Amino acid sequence: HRIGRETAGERDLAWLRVRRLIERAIGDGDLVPGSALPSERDLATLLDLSRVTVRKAIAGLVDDGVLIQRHGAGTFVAGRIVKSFSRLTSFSDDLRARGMKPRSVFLERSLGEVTPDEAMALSLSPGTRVARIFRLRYAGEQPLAIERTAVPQSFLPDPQLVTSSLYETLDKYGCRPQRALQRLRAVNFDADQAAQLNVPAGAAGLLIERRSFLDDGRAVEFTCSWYRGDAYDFVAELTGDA
Ligand code: 16G
Repeated sequence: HRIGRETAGERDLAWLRVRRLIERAIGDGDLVPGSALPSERDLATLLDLSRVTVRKAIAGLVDDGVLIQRHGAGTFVAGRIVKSFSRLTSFSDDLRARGMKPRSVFLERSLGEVTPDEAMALSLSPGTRVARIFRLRYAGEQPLAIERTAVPQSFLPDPQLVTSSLYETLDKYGCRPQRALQRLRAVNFDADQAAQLNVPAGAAGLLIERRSFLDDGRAVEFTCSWYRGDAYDFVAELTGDA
């Protein structure tokens, strides 16, 4: 696939073409998950492009989680995201650990009285006020999950305070979750969810309900997360204790 050395004006398009080329190679199975990408220099020589252009294409794919960069080892085709089912990490933590760029698109941030479901999940009395956040979670440009969260207003005075990571915001207010209970269930995405996640309607998903608590036992978060089934593996360590 010879692209030809670009002029400065063509560079904008050239990186996009390199990106498409790599995506196609992955889609066609020429580059399988886990395999190493040729070095930046080799790719630039191979495609007769500048290294700046190749680097830009690769950086975008790394942000989106399509490629993974390991220091000293090179760039690899990403597989599914392996997420611990027993560690209290956040979406942002999980992505950053893989060198991916977490991003949220907020569909709703509001304050209101608890619904019966939220009251039960958070052990709150009727009438208590909660901050609600409804958002799409992305790795770069790639949607990975839908999340609906309720936090008692006593911990989060205003949902607008959450601009990227919920856990980082809670941390700032001294109420980052310390313990959690989770329930995992298989789902099929309905048409709206599928469109938001860029998957076919009916595609498989994982619904995780997380109730998290402070050390003193007060519930701080009730979140329903719909993770893409084609993107995530959940793992946990089991012990033989009865
Ligand atoms: C994870 C949590 C979710 C939490 C969110 C915070 C699972 C299954 N769910 O998605 O309960 O609200 O992280 O992420 O892990 P943030 O700090 O990046 O906003």
